[in-house]
Amino acid sequence: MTGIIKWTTWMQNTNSDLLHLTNLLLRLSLRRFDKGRIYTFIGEVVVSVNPYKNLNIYGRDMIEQYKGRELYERPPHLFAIADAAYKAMKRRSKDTCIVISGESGAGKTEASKYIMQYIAAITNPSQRAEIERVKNMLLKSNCVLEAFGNAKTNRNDNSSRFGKYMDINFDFKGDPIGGHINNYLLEKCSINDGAEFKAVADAMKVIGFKPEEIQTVYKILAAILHLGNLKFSVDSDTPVIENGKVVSVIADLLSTKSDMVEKALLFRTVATGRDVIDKQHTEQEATYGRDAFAKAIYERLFCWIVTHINDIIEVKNYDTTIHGKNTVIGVLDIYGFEIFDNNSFEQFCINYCNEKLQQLFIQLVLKQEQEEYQREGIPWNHIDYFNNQIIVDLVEQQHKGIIAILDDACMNVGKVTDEMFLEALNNKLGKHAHFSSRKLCATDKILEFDRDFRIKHYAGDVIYSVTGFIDKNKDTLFQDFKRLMYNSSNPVLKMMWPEGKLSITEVTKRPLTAATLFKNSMIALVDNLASKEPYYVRCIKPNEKKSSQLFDEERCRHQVEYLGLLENVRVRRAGFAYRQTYEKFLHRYKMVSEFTWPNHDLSSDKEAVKKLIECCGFQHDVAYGKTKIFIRTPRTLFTLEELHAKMLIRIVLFLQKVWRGT
Ligand code: AOV
Ligand code: MG
Repeated sequence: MTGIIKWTTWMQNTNSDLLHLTNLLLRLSLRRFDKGRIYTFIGEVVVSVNPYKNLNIYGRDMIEQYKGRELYERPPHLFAIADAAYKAMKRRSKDTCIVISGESGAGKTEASKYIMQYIAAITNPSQRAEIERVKNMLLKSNCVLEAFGNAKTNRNDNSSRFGKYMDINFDFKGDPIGGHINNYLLEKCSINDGAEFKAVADAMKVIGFKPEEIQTVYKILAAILHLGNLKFSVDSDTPVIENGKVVSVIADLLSTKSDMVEKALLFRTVATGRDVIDKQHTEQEATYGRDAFAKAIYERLFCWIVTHINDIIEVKNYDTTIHGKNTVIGVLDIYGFEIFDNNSFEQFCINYCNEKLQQLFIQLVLKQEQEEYQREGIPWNHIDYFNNQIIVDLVEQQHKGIIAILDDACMNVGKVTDEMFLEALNNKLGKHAHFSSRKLCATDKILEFDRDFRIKHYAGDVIYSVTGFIDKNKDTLFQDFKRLMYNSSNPVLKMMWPEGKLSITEVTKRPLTAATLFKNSMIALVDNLASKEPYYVRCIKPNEKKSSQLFDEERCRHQVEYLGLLENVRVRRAGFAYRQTYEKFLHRYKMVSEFTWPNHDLSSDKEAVKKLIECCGFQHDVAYGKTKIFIRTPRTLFTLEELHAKMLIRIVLFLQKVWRGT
C-alpha cells in the first residue's frame, strides 16, 4: 500500500516523543527521497522534498491515475492534493485554496506550476474552446510573470522576487472560466537574458498584449538599463550628468524630451508657501533619485502587466442567477524564508510574510483543530506547539512593532538616519525575547557590526543590517519623475503614471510607507486564505548544493522542526480526518441505511447517525461530538462514499422501473 499507510502504522507503534518522531520522519523521507518518491502525506498536508532532478511523475498517465480518486487511494502526490481541493470545491461548492510554503529553493514555484497544470488537464471534458482559451491564458500568464518577477539569488537560480496568489474561478460544472492574480512585488530586478525575452514576448502576444504594448515593454526595459549607466559628477558643488548622450537615449525610449529628463534628474520642484521653485539636487540626491526612478519604472511596468493579465483573464459573461455559484481555488506561491550573508529590508519583509503564513498554518491546522475537539467534548490530550504569534507581533503590532517604529522614524521631520532607527528599536524592544542587537548584547559574537539587529524567527535567527531601511521604507520617488512620465507621448507609459497629472501644489498627502503597504497586503492575504478551505503543500529543501543526491539530515531536521510537521503529525495521529454536523452527514449518507432512509424516526439526528454508523460497522472509528460526528480514518469515509454511490445507482434504476411501469 502507499507510503501514508505504512507511515501511519509506524506512527501508531511509536511513542510520541518528538525527537523520536523527527528521526522517523527523516528516515522515512530519506528512504523515499532515494527512490525518487518525494511526496509524503500528513493528513491533508503534502510534504514535498525538492528532488533537484526531473522526475517522470507529472505526465498524462499520472494525471489519469489521480483524477477523481480519493486522497489516500493513490501514493502521495501533488496531484492528490490538487484533486482533493478541486473535489471539495465541486462537491460542496466551497472556495478552497492551496498554500505552498517552505524556504527559498524548496520547490514552491515548481509545485504551483504542476498544480495548475493538473487542474487544467482534468477540466473541460467537453473541450469547449472558450474554456481552453482561459486555461491557456492562465498557464501562459505564469511564464510572463516569472520572467519579470524572478531572479537568480545564491539560494535559488529561479527565485521568486514577487509573491503570487492566483484565484481560478470555476463555473457550476467545475470548468475554469477565469482568474485573478494578486502580486506582492518586492525587489525590482531587470530581465537580462535576450533569448528569454523572445519567449516572453511570444507569450505576451498569445495572452493578448498588442504589438505596440510589447514594444513599449522593450523600451522601458532598455531605458532602465540605460539609467543604470548614467553617471553624475560634481562641478562647483552641483551635480552634472557626465554622459549626456545617455540622457537623450533614455528620453527617446520613454517618448519624452532630453531637457525634461535632465531637469528631473538634477532638480526637484518644491512648494514653499505660495512659491514654487526648482531646487537643485546634491550629487547624493541625484544618484538616489536616478535609482528610485529606475525601480519605480520597473514596478509600474510589472503592476501594469499584472493588471493587463487580470483584465484578460477576468470572468466575463457569467451570470450567477442563471449559471449558479461561481467558486474559486486559490493557489499561493510566495517567496520563501530567506537568510543571506547580508540581509536587508527585503529579507525582513519576506521573512515576516513567512511568519504570517506559519501563523495561519498554526491557526488552521494545529490550534483550531484542537479547539474544535474541546468544544465538541471529544476526549483530547492537548499537543503543544511553538506559537509564532509573538514574532508576528514583534513585527506588525500597532505602535510597538518594528514596522511602527520604522514608520515613526520615517515620519520625523529632519534627517533621520538608519542608526537613529536602530536606537529606537533598542529602546523599545530591548526586552523582547526575539529581538537583540549589538548594543543590547555586546558580548554576542554573532552580531558582528554595530548596524546589525537580530530577529529570532520561527525558522531560525536572521541578522539584518539596518542600512537602507529608512530609504527603502520611504520609497520616495520625487514627484518630478511622475510628471515626466505622465507627460510622455507614449500612451501606454502615460497610463502607468496617472498621479503625474497632479501639480506640485496638489500633492500634499504623504503616501503610505513600503512596510505598511506590505503589512496591509499580508493581512488581507491571510484573511482571504482563512476564508477558504485550505490545503497545504510544505516544501523541504534537501541540501544547500542543489544536488539530487544529497539529503542533508541536519538541514532537513531543522525544516521539519520549524515547519511544525511533527506537531502536525501528532495532531493528525490522535485526531480525526473528517468531521461533519449530524444534519449534513445524514443529508448525504442517509440512503445507506434502512433506518435512516428516506427518513428516520429516532429521537435526534445524532441518534440517527449513531444507528447508521453501527449498521455499517464503523463504530470503532468514530467519535460523537456535541454537534458533529468525527471519523478517524479516511478509509471509512471512502467506504461510505462507495455505499452512497451504489445506493444512488440502485435508486435511479428503481425509479426508472417505476416510471416505465415495469
Ligand atoms: P522556490 O519557489 O521554493 O524558491 P523553486 O520552485 O524555484 O523554489 O525550485 C528551485 C529549483 O529546484 C527549480 O528551479 C528546479 O530546478 C528544482 N525543483 C524544484 N521542484 C522540483 C521538482 N518537483 N522536480 C524537479 N526539480 C525541481 V523561492 O521562489 O527562491 O522561495 O523565493
Ligand atoms: Mg519561487
